[in-house]
Amino acid sequence: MLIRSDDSGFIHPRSSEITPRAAYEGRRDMLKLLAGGMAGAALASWAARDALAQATAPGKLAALQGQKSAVPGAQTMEKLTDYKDATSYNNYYEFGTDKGDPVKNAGTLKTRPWTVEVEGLVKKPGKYGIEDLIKLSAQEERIYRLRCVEGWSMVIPWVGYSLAELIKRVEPQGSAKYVEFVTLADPKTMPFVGSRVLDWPYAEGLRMDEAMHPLTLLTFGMYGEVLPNQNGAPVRIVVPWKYGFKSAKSIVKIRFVEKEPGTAWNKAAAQEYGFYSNVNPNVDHPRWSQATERRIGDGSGLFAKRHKTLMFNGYEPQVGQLYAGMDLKKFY
Ligand SMILES: Nc1nc2c(c(=O)[nH]1)N[C@H]1C(S)=C(S)[C@@H](COP(=O)(O)O)O[C@H]1N2
Ligand SMILES: [Mo]
Repeated sequence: MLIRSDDSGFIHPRSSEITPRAAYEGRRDMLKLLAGGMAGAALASWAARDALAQATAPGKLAALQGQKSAVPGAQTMEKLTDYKDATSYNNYYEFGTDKGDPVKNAGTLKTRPWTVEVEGLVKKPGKYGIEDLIKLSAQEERIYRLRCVEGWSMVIPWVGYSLAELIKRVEPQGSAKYVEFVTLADPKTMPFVGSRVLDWPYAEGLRMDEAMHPLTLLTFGMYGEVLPNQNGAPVRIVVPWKYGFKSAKSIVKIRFVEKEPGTAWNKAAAQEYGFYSNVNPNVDHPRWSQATERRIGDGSGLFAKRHKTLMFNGYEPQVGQLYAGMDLKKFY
């Protein structure tokens, strides 16, 4: 299933296996344009570039500001990743498998109305409209590193509040041991849902104590604005000490369960992606090292400066005790 690799060695699915109808149609349109002559094609690529510049400039979306967070670990002196890079270099497989696909394709995502259903082993299950969910607790700005399993990272000012705020309100039952996040899978607006690259909907999960940890952020915005679609609008999770794929985008269900839930990447390649997926420079991915990372914006290719990857992505003082006594080579 996974055959093509980029500079990190990460293997992507072959596009011919997963090309949806929309992509075929796009290609047909492009052929028509080419037949229309170079002028047409040049105009089209100019228009595409213009649209991209629009989509990746800050100040276009609704403001969503948060107070500076006092949660330990939620601030950093590191240079922020440029908004443009954070919004145009994405993983959001529902909209395509290339880093530039989500910004081009996620315009179709309809983020209003939006409901998040809280269900399973809780005393107060319910449906939350997105506007009510945003107002449930005070918004905070948290500057977190996001470290992708592919070997790159960004530093992003996220806006949201601790997931624990929501969890406390819905009162989990004693039998609830894990929290599962189910994300939107809408074949009408998401061109790659239906492709065989992952088992849709994209789902993720956390152990209850991980979900309750104050650093786990229910996230509605970044850079003082609501989330752009490609970054998981209107609500996602950000778990800063875990590889980026644990931070599920565009969540529609939060489910409290007794048993460890299946997760999208674990189902796709169990020997490569475990349930825990803590950032750990001492546990290599079976096909590449996790010792270092490339900071997006620092340049690319062979000469890009690489940073040492830190245990738990640098959040060890805050989260290390959650895993005391666990063999992290076994629970990877
Ligand atoms: N629904 C959904 N959530 C997802 C993904 C995805 O493909 N679909 N990709 C994950 C991966 S691999 C990463 S690295 C982060 C990227 O988040 P960003 O684009 O905001 O940097 O989103 C995660 N959440
Ligand atoms: Mo990732």
